[in-house]
Amino acid sequence: MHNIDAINHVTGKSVYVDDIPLQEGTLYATVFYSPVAKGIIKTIDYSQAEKLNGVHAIITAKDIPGENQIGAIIQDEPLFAEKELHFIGQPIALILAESELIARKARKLIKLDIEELPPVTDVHTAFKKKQFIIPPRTFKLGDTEKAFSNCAYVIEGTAETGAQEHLYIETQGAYAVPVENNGLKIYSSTQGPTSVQKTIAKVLGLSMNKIELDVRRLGGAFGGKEDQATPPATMAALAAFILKKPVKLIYDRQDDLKMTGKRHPYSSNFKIGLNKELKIIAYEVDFLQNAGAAADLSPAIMERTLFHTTNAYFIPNVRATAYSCKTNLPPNTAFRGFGGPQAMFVIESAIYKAAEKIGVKPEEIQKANLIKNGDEFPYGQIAENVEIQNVYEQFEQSYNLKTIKKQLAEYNKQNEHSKKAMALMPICFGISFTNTSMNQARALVHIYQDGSIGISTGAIEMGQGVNTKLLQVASKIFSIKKERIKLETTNTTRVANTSPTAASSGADLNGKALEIACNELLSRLRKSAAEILNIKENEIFLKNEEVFINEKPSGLSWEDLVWQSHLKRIKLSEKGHYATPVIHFDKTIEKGHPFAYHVYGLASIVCKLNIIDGTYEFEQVNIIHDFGQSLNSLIDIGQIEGGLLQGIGWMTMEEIRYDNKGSLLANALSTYKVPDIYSIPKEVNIKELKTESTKMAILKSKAVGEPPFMYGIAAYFALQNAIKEFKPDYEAKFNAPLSHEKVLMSYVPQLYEL
Ligand code: LUZ
Ligand code: MOS
Repeated sequence: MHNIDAINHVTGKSVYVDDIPLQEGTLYATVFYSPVAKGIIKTIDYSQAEKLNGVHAIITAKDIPGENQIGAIIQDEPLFAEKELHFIGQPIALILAESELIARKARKLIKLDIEELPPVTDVHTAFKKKQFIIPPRTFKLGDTEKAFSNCAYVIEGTAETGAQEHLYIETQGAYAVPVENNGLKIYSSTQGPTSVQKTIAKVLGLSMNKIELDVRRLGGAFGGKEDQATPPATMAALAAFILKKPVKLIYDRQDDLKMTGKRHPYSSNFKIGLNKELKIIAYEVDFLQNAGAAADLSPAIMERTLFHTTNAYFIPNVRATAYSCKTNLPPNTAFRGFGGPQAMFVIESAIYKAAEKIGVKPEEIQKANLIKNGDEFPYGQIAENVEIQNVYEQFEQSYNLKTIKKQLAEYNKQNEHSKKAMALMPICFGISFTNTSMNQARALVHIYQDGSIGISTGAIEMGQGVNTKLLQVASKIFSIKKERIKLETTNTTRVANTSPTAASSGADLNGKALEIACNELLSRLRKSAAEILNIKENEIFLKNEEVFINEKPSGLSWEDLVWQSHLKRIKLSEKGHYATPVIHFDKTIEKGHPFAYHVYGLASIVCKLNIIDGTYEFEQVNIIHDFGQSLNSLIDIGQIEGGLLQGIGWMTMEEIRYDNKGSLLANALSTYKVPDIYSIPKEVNIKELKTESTKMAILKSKAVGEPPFMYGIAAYFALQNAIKEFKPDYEAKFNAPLSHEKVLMSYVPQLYEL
């Protein structure tokens, strides 16, 4: 089944925030924000801006009726700066005008006098100054100190990964409309309607029931709208509340790039110890996370980094410590993988460096250390239903690595100025919010008198196809045509207290809640059919839009059954509630069972490097991915393709640069390169590993959103291998992204010898 939005998307009929028809009197807003990364506001003069024809108001911190505070995990972020400025792009005021253009013109007329202070933008300086968002945390298993003394090889190093811009096609935005009795209805492009609702209520000094959030769909999010959709929605709501007029605030691309946080850059130090059999005996790592100027989701992201310290490997002695360092950059935030990819890059770097030193292939070390059933993760969870061995087996059967390697060797022998190489990337990603309490969801199902169905859940459709999957769940349970089912907007008055659609768990959590509601309705309808047909309930089944008595059609159609049940005054609406069972985690000892299950997979990436100019392409990607029992292969494969390419982009070409004053240099698509149609690997093979799966996944279809992102890490190591083909004594570096320029510079002296 294709995505239910497909036709509307390609014909331009899908509605986003910016497409909502506006009410009369709507004002347009633009944010006036800090031009410096660190400073103290001395004076602000709004008078010229206020005088501009068409400007209605300029709203600042002192207009806030409630609290000037939007921090979700830690209360450390004002909506509007009052005196201190902490990053370029930090909101100071909101300008309301009759048009966007006027609002932007007015912005230029504001005079700001600032005492500029030297900012800290780099993580090492922040670390040295002990500028931490939260105290460091350490995960431990076994005894690394003792273990290192027994290792045949001990290798140390550093690994760094850069920031990444989400580049959702739809920028951040919201439309806030006043409703009677001082309430507000807000259309927001957010992954987390409840957190937006809660923050608006706090900033306005209202109760949550006065604030209604409504979300049709998002034009992409990737984590960038898990927390950072809140400021624009809150600013729009504040202005609408004060002015009693509808307010529309949509960031333009440059504002969005400047004001919003990215994937966290990390700098890490590692020490890895192996025995003669290439078993990793001990691993120590310090993760330095560049959090930016406020906590945002950094503590949770730092936590997931710790959870993915050992990727798909079992290491008996581990010590991992993570530091969330405060700098004067926009607060960095959730991004597909949520700190996991950063951790996985470090362990892969450690393995690569160890292989280099020992003189073996990295894939030998990878393979020798794969996690098995019964092994303990450093956070105390015991590995169950591990699929990584099956993944490897299936990989060997599907793609002949020996042949590929032979072809590469052949090519390299014949080509002096162009080299090909391959790398492998196994993945193991934990599914569940690491914060146990967030693993809950609700769904509301109405069966209308005519047999059509309306479904509301807490899930946000952001292009990932969650609505299609939810529709499939209901259609399967009732055995009715998909045309009868409609997915409603995500609305806080229909489904309250939602967790953000994040952590790859949107389909699982909301699907399970939906499954519960549908099953309850189904059993009611079977009972009703039994009464109508005068048959025992356990002989009644629904199949192909009809009531069946055991295997025989009864002649009672779905529509008749619904209508007659309604006449019998049977309740045709139901709410389902799901809370993931089993999971728990104790932060005081950093042990528990935080994940419902893990997703496994393996990718190989082949690159071709042009030695003369350092440019490269990816020729072939082979993937075996653990889908469980996929509800929708088309959507799941689409997620893998997207994740893969986004991962390759992060590892190779996407380079976020700030100057030393904290100003974003990569502030447009001319200076920030993302993978485009030409960067797509020439050949991408994705094969499903059908597994027994787990009841914790919706209809045994495993979560698929984030895990494939990490396949992209293979691109980095494939390039390292290609450089080595040209320059055998090249010592690998672990500093992503590995741009074309960086590749070239890594062997320039050698190049002169050609
Ligand atoms: N968001 C969150 C996430 O709040 N908690 C998580 O564990 C998580 N994991 C992945 C992506 N978003
Ligand atoms: Mo996310 S990184 O919002 O799942």
